[in-house]
Amino acid sequence: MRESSLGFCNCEFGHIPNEESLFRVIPAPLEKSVSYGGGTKAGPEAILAASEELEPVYLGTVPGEAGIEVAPPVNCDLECQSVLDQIGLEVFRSLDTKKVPVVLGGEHTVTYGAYSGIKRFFSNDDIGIIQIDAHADLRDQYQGNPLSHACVMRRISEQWNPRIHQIGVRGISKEEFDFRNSHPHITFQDAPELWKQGLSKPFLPDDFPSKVYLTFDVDGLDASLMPSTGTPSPGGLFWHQVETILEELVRDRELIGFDLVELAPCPQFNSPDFTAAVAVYAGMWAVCEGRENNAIR
Ligand SMILES: [Mn+2]
Repeated sequence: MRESSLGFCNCEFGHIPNEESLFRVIPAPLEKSVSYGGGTKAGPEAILAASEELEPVYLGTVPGEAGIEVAPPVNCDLECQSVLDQIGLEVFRSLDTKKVPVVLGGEHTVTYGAYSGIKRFFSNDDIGIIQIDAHADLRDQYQGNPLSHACVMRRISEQWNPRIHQIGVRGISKEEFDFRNSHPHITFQDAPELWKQGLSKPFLPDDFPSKVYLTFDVDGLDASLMPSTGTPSPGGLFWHQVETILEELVRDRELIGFDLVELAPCPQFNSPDFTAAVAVYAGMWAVCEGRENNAIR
């Protein structure tokens, strides 16, 4: 695999030494279980390329001033579980060196690896998961594969039983619908309710953990905003809804890491790649804001 030499918004923040950087971006170009449109293995590189067009100020602050290191891409040519183990190790190492991991997929399966690294580091803490997604990803198997992107939250749920809050779901199987309804640790605000009622206030249950990991499947966005993904779906989130979710999230909770997955770039069509880069930068804003609001070092 070719090693990416790209940074994240390098033209603005490339002068900050890696050892001083708060963020560690981990490219994870995994593409093994794609069921419809392919191309997500090109996602991380497209996001890094698009990041060079970002403006540094976001909501009145400059999150990139905290420093953004980009790790070499995870070797995704190995067997799937080995790739997930590598991602978990990279996430653990990031946290262990006081950095905030930012995983770029690749298919949604990468979140299983990423969360394993989160739980290895925060072994005594409850870490809630916010999942922005068009799909619940709670299938036991999909096309015979338990490590399919469509099963990732089921695997995480079975292994660690964390609190999960899903936002923007609008494609769900009967199996997933029943599973979700019989597992009260999984809460949700699906896309139709989000559209009709606006974001719930408060948007998370009161007893949701104070430390949160975000997994952002770009197909949670409306297909008009995000056509460059395996399963673009109508009726999804628009940008300022995402921004509001992040603002509400860090008002009294801390974002300890996040991933952004399932971008499948279309050649000659830059806007979704740039949207994904903005989403990553917005996530970094949320990390900084959460640390400040909650005075966590
Ligand atoms: Mn997903």
